[in-house]
Amino acid sequence: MTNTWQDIKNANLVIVMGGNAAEAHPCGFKWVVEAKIENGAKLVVVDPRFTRTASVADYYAPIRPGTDIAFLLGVIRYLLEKDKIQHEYVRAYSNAGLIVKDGFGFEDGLFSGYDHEKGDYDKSSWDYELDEQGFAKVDDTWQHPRCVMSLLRAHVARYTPEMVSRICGTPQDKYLNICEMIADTSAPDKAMTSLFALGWTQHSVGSQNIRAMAMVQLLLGNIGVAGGGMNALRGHSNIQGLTDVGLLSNLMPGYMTLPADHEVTFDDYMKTRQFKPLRPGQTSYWQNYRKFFVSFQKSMFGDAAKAENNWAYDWLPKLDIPLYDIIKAFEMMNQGEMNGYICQGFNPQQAFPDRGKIRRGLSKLKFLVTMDPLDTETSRFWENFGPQNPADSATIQTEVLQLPTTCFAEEDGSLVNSARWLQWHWKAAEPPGQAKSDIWIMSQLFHRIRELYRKEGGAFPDPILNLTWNYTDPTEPASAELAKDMNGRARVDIKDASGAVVLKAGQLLDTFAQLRDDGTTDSGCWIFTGCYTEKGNQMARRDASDPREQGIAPNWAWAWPANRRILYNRASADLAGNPWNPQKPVIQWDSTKWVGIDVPDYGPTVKPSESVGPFIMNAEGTARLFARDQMVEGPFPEHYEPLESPVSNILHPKVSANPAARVFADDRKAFGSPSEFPYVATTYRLTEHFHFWTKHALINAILQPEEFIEIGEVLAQEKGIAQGSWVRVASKRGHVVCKAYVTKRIKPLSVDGKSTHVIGVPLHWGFTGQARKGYGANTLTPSVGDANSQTPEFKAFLVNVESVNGPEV
Ligand SMILES: Nc1nc2c(c(=O)[nH]1)N[C@H]1C(S)=C(S)[C@@H](COP(=O)(O)OP(=O)(O)OC[C@H]3O[C@@H](n4cnc5c(=O)[nH]c(N)nc54)[C@H](O)[C@@H]3O)O[C@H]1N2
Ligand SMILES: Nc1nc2c(c(=O)[nH]1)N[C@H]1C(S)=C(S)[C@@H](COP(=O)(O)OP(=O)(O)OC[C@H]3O[C@@H](n4cnc5c(=O)[nH]c(N)nc54)[C@H](O)[C@@H]3O)O[C@H]1N2
Ligand SMILES: [Mo]
Repeated sequence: MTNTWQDIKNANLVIVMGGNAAEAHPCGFKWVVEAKIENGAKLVVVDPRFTRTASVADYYAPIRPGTDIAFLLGVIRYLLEKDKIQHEYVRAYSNAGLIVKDGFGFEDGLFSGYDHEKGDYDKSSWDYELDEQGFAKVDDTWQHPRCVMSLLRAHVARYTPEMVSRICGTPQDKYLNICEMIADTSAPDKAMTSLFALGWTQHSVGSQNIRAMAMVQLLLGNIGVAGGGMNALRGHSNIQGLTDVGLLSNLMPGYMTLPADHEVTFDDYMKTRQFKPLRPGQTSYWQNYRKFFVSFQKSMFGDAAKAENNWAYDWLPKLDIPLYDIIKAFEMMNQGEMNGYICQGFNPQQAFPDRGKIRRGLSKLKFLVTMDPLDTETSRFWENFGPQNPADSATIQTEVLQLPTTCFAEEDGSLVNSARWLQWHWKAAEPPGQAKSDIWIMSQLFHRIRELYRKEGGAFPDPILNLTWNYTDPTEPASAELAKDMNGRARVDIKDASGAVVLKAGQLLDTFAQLRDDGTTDSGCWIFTGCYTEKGNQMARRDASDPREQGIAPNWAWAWPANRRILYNRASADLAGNPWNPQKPVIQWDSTKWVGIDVPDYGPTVKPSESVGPFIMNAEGTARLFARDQMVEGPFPEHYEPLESPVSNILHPKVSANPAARVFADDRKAFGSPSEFPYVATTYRLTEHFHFWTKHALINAILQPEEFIEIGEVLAQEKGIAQGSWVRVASKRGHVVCKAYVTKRIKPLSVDGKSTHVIGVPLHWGFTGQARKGYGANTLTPSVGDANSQTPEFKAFLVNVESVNGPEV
């Protein structure tokens, strides 16, 4: 989230598109209700299904799964055509006026630089034209044919209301009504908030779905303000923390990136990371990368990381491909290239696409370790359950080691919520049986592996032998000790220019601004610096007082970065520092300093006239309507059909799907055609279950006892499917047999003149736990990844459905 849960109440318009907050985030959804009641806000929902969120909306429109970009680029076209943008904001805080290089282009579904053989782009033309000093050239009148605003206008011109409706199946009048409601929030004192989750991310164009809405919000002046923003409602309680501390295979803590194979030396690595400002006077805060990086290496390796060995740069793994995501890992297992797998708090057998492929992969392993409080389908993958598992268990040689762990309630620690708040929690119960904490298990692994290296040597012992491990109980470091490591300390007495000691050796740091690149500070995750200081554990703070009652509560827990609650809050005020909306100011300039209820984006005394932009991480200082080389498939979003789609792309049939999507050759063979699989399927969760987890609890199993699909009345009638009867739903990859729930909440859509049916597949079933056994939604889904994040395309694929007499097993 750029903003916070509480801040949703400040919105004038709430749009839930690409998610179902009332059912998947029922607790946070109260702030939407608050916005409606206290602020007179309207709620708009765009979803293929009429969800419980839709049931309390002021306006609902259906959409075909996988077509949101067409809808949103249509909204942009509408805003530009009707001149419903916040001009002064867009001019100051976006890159609308920056001039793009000659040579950049877009034709027949492809941006300039596409290499058909590699299936990849050379992105060198996706950049600005620079002047002699290396700054981007600007035309703030937006007249230049190659300024971002001109290019954007040309790009979205094709998305007429008629075209949007043909692609999305959304009736034109409903679409236009929503455009109008959105456009009203271009007024400087009006804000719309965008709440989204997996309805957007789980597509081959997932990241561009989100970009498209971010562009809408930017044009409306809705970023940085109270009640605005791009608000990703995240999933597991600590999934925000997972990305923050760099647990994706290409990341390091604090959104630093792992070196690539070709970045042989530390200098190679730094060359592409400390971006110089692209406009005069901008912060381009990644210029401090070296400080964050060196402090991280010091936190990992202590005295062994020194200037002479380039801060132990060589001890970091180097990536030979962009990402080792989960789709890639299972592809490698299937190809026999990965022999062992440690699965910690993860149940891929049910959670990842193409269940048959997952099982075939696990069957080829030498060993599988699961760390989980529960008996999961993954740890029992060898059981002969369901039609996708024809292999005889006896032929599977994988050794499975189950390590029972504790659960969050059985330990102290912090969870990062969607609003970037680090909130401390306290142990509430003793773990049952032989369960051990994840920290204990990982510590054991570390000590035993290090012992082996000590005794036997090995190919590359340095990172293991030199890892810092200074904990009171080395067999199980305390959560508070680990939190202090994340925060960081001064390693020696640090003096200012006059020689006075400003930080004593060992002192916990207050802010990442204190980090240094000379090895005198350490920090395990620079964005967390400030969470655990000499004043104590900031994450444990529980003061709910809220100046101006605007949902900021600065002394409740701690938010990264720097306890800032609304990112880019400098954009809540005009160039002179006066709030766009005087009723709901966030920060403002009081003639000597920035004052207000939140921590400003930059130093409190930086004058507005110095025109430092609010988007301090970007080299431009502005937000980007044109993304340069940041996105894999292009600097502007473009409508591409899902990999499995009922129609080919109306705009450019030759480049129907995302040309840069992650698809392996064998998986492509497992795509079905609309003649065989005529219906669009989408998968989702139910309030009564949490993934594959709560079916182990009897009460949840009683609430939602068995696997079912949702099917509209029209299709059910066509197919002779009665309410509650058995159906067989099949994709090219497998089938499930389950009950049919016939509903009024899914209606056929008219897509390019053809009636198109959507089938809903809730995802929670499996073959362990208390609920009745089921195959699971992922028996059906294709193994396809978003081009940027590799998130699987769980939300749009093809199936067939038929009535059957009874269950199969
Ligand atoms: N009760 C409960 N709550 C949960 C979870 C749970 O398992 N149970 N899981 C948590 C986790 S980990 C996550 S990530 C979040 C997920 O939160 P959500 O993303 O809100 O949850 P989903 O149920 O996957 O719903 C997505 C919605 O998107 C719609 N949709 C599908 N395709 C499209 C499309 O192309 N465009 C649009 N506009 N909409 C589409 C679906 O119809 C569905 O209503 O939920 C969290 N909350
Ligand atoms: N078709 C389809 N598939 C989907 C989705 C979809 O929308 N459609 N959504 C996807 C999404 S967003 C998600 S997040 C995934 C979820 O996929 P998973 O994360 O694999 O599913 P969970 O059931 O939440 O499994 C987490 C496991 O962690 C265990 N656990 C809980 N606490 C602890 C702990 O403290 N330590 C350890 N070691 N283990 C613990 C639980 O017992 C559980 O078995 O599913 C994905 N799969
Ligand atoms: Mo999730």
